Amino acid sequence: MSEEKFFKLISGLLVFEKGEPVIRDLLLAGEKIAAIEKPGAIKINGLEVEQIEGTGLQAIPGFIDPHVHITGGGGEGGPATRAPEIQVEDCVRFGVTGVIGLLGTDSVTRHPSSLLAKARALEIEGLNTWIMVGAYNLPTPTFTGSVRSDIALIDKVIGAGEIALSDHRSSQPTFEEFIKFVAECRVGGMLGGKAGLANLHLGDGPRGLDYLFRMVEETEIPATQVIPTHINRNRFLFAQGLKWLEKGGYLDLTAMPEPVAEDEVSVLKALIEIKARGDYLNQVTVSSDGNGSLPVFDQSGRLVGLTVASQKDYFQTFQELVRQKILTLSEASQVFSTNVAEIYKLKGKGKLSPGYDADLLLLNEELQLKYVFSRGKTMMANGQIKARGTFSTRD
Ligand code: FWO
Ligand code: ZN
Repeated sequence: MSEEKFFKLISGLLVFEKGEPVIRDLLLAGEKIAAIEKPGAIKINGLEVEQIEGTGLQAIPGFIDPHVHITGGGGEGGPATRAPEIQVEDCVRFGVTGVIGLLGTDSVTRHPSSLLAKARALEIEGLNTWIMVGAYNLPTPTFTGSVRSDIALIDKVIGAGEIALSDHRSSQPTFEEFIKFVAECRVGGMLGGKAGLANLHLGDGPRGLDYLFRMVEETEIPATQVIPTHINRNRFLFAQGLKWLEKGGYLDLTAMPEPVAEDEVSVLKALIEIKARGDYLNQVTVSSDGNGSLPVFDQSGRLVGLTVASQKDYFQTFQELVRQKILTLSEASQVFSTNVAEIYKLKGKGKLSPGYDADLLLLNEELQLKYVFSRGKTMMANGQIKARGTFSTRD
């Protein structure tokens, strides 16, 4: 790839200021957004600047996908069903400039150390990465032997999970084990200056969110210390999720492949319902479960199907939310980026403002991706992926 210029001037972009669409020129300087000004106002002399024509394109912050099995998850059907690890091109293709990586069911052949190495690899390849230490089971694998120390001491560790609750694959934790784990996350986050969220995988079991409601009833831990995910996997759980929102809690919706199964609630339907309930949009995120497995178990718990989740459904969900006018483009980019940055306290992320990191997507009127920048690096230009993983086989 030709040597990139330190300065990039993108002119004539449609951006959102307080939700209102306006035309602006953007100046990127290295990894940062340096300026956002009225068309023609930015004048650069005596410096090499890459000029990019942004007319007809709209700019939003890069997506931050908060639930990605970056080393590959799966395994519920034996060794041949261990899912493949993600590649940087997979993320760029679908507008993802930031990922929060985690482990799932399999913490026997998957380890926090390989999760951290993969997160650091993706960072070197141009993405922005963080990880959750742990996996489905409690007590959960750690680096230092303590969830609290891992979150407090290891930069990329911003929380812990995904801990399985109300699922036949969970470690069947007691309520006491569960709240001790959340308490470790909370104090570790404080000591490390991080959100320290406990990422909770909710299964299809009838106990649903019971432990979460008990936590806010019986302990001093606030609802905002946890993030329940897959909350739209069935109607019963989603109904509990709406109550959780009213208690000030967060929800993470999984962008599952269409058509969603009978009892599942698509992200589109979920957001229609959430918007109808009131002003809860800043408590909601969407994630892909990318490179995790999407197993299907029958009533007796027998595995009857298994595919691998991809960020394709995640990106298509974004497009449909806006095309079907369920969310405005500004609202959708809040849910797919800004909320994640705020809830997980990701500094300098999730907004197009001077001083913020230059993680941005340029989309055309039809919401097709044309440019992707991550920390100012061109990852996609004119719809062509420029990012390359170390061992990419592409030309
Ligand atoms: C969900 C990740 C599930 C892995 O319930 O939790 O299995 O370890 O790779 N996936 N177990 C998928 C549903 C939300 C559809 C995971 C998977
Ligand atoms: Zn999960």
